[in-house]
Amino acid sequence: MSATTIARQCTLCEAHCGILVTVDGPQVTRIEGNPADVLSQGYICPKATAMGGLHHDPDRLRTPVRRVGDRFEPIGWDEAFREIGQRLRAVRSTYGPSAIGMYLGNPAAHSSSVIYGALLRAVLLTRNFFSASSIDQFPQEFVAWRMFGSNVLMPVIDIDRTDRLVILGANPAVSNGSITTMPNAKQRIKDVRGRGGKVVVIDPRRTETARLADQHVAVSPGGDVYLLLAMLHVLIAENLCDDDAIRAQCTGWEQLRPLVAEATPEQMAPHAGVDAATIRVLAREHAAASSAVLYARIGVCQQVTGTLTHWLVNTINAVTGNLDRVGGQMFATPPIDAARFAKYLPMGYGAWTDRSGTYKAFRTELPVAVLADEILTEGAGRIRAMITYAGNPTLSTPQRGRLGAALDSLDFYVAVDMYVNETTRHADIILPPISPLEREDVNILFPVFSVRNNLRYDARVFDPPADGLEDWQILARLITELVPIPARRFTTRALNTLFEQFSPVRLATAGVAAGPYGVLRRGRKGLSVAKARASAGGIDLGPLRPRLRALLGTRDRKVHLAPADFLAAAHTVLADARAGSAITTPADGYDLKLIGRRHLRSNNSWLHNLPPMVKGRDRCTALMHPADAAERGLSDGEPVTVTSKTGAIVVTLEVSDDIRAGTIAIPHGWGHQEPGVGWRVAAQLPGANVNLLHDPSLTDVFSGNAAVNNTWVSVTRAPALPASVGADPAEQISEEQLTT
Ligand SMILES: Nc1nc2c(c(=O)[nH]1)N[C@H]1C(S)=C(S)[C@@H](COP(=O)(O)OP(=O)(O)OC[C@H]3O[C@@H](n4cnc5c(=O)[nH]c(N)nc54)[C@H](O)[C@@H]3O)O[C@H]1N2
Ligand SMILES: Nc1nc2c(c(=O)[nH]1)N[C@H]1C(S)=C(S)[C@@H](COP(=O)(O)OP(=O)(O)OC[C@H]3O[C@@H](n4cnc5c(=O)[nH]c(N)nc54)[C@H](O)[C@@H]3O)O[C@H]1N2
Ligand code: SF4
Ligand SMILES: [Mo]
Repeated sequence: MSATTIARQCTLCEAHCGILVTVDGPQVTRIEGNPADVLSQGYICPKATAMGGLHHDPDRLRTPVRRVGDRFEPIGWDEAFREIGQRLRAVRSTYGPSAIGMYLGNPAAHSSSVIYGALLRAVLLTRNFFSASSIDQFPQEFVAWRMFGSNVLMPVIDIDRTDRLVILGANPAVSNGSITTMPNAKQRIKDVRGRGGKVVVIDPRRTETARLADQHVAVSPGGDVYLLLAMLHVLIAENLCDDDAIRAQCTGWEQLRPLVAEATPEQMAPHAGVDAATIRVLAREHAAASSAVLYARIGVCQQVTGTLTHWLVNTINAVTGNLDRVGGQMFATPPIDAARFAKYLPMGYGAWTDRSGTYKAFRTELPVAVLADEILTEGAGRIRAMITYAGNPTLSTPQRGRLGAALDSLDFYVAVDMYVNETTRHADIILPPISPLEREDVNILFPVFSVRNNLRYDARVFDPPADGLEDWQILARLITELVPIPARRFTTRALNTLFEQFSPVRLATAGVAAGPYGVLRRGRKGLSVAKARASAGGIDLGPLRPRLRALLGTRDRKVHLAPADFLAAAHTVLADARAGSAITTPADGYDLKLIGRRHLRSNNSWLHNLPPMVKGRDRCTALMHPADAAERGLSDGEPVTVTSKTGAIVVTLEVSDDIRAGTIAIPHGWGHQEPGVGWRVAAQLPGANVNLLHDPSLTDVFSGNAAVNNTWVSVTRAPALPASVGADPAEQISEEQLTT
């Protein structure tokens, strides 16, 4: 058979780099960067080859499976849907709609099938909807809603034109950017410096990104809120703000002054862990630069002050005239202009709460921190059945180790996933979609957050198997089973036929045609999915343009700099610090702050089954400063027990002065030793589940986002690593597995 090469994207992370996939018959033989891709221009990271590895992974499910005792056995699609329908409808009619809970995981956002995920969520009419967003970007959405009037209006950084880039709590050199689609972030950062600009990284760890920067500021974990309040103090005290921009764009400016009056750099420095002189320079240089942008991401979302910190980030950008301006924070004009319409969607903040009354629903969703409780706690409104779609919350969310038992206690659990992972292993039925290389797609989400406007098309590399279903087809069939209709037999067929007419690609095609560049508006010269399909690297739609005024969803069409409850919360944070209980003050008798970290060859919990992604040294290690190690008599490479209020895990110690003293960093997404998990490679180098250490009740005050970077721990020598934790996979994985 002769080789062919097909252009599409790698859909593993938000960068969505263009790739060229060469296949010889049924085998992927090569994956390389696509130089013609309008956004990634040939760049790929080492994970791109995982697109082939996943396709060929023998552990990937190819048919639906049903639990029989401790094992899963293949069953047919029709039988699976029939049983799921009966079981879910029974739960709903006995206990009501909220007895069916749903969890939507991160990869769902990487295909347009997610439209059907949203539809299923709507049909369920449940209060118990959860997603990875509440351990990720909830604070950013919350801030966007309160400041700009819509949660979708999370600004993007105009990295390619800025003169000053200040990064807090993000490591784009590894993550390749998030809520800013910027493939090859590393090069873009180097380019800021190359054109004479300056790059600063504010992070407790000297990260891969910090190594590219002019300056690294090793803030205390959780110290950002103090640092930013002090920066705002300097900007105001020294008259460094852009009054014209503020007057034209914003309201609430006058209320900020009294808030930061006493938040001097000297007062804030000990709480931020950054000296006063550095804070002053950060403020002055931000104001002096011809364009400047503060970019913050999950490091600060996953803090109890997640919302406050992101509010201050946007505020400092706005008051220095860097909001909606070239080189600052901007908003894309995507081919389907979701932000234009999202402002009409009600956020429903507090429309309901979890049963304990602690957490308010935000955009129809409860924080994932309460998932296990909502299943396990007895009483009315308890979840009795679950649907999970593309997620692994057992490893990816803090649940005090109780989620497995909670899932086992359900009347019924159905998972839409191509693996038996630590979560789906508890399911009654697992429904696997076809492999990403077997689907065609037009991603409509990431152009909303891209550094250049664009439209790209994902071509199928392989024809799907005759009995294979895409996620959206699976979700549509679940919807059909749950729509309350009489004469189900007949109507089911009719509904399924109807849904088949509305594939996400067809919906996207219509949306693009009707969008701002579309053929319906611009005639024959306009944009269409057909044109994107015909262009192997997609279509570039130009640089970002200022447009916030048209997007603002606030009633007065202004940016709200000082929402009253944000102000009140910030006053409390300052008062607490004055009283000696700053967020950065050790608590609960523990003496080290635990934060997370990501690795270039990992992606949350689910690439550890591919040998090329896990070869080399054990990566699930605790990174500790030499002074902290010496103080505890610990040395590099030895096993340590890390203990928090909620649990203990054993990992290998890695001593390095890359991390700030008083802080340790452990990556999430590990802990694959659970029995019955279908990841044979991952099980051989399981690592440990860091989320056992995080207290689910520690959350961002406003959004309920899990505050996993705010965990106090202690570290002691461990007798030994549990069997096979941290072993070198290359020695254990068979030759045959390594070559697939
Ligand atoms: N402590 C700590 N915890 C964290 C984080 C942290 O920084 N620290 N980060 C958090 C963040 S930002 C995120 S986004 C979450 C991620 O958390 P989750 O979204 O819960 O988990 P993933 O590890 O992404 O699991 C993805 C699952 O989706 C499946 N999958 C992949 N592609 C598809 C597909 O196309 N269709 C279907 N149906 N299934 C698919 C995979 O097989 C895998 O089982 O983790 C969070 N957890
Ligand atoms: N290789 C790889 N890429 C990925 C992923 C992956 O798992 N692996 N996951 C993808 C997903 S789902 C997401 S959401 C994105 C996330 O992308 P990023 O937001 O870039 O996430 P991280 O790399 O975890 O970077 C967070 C940084 O915050 C720092 N930090 C922790 N606490 C604090 C604090 O209190 N203050 C400050 N200033 N910094 C702090 C950490 O040291 C870390 O360097 O990455 C995506 N890309
Ligand atoms: S950065 Fe890597 S994982 Fe992310 S889309 Fe690009 S190639 Fe894929
Ligand atoms: Mo994420």
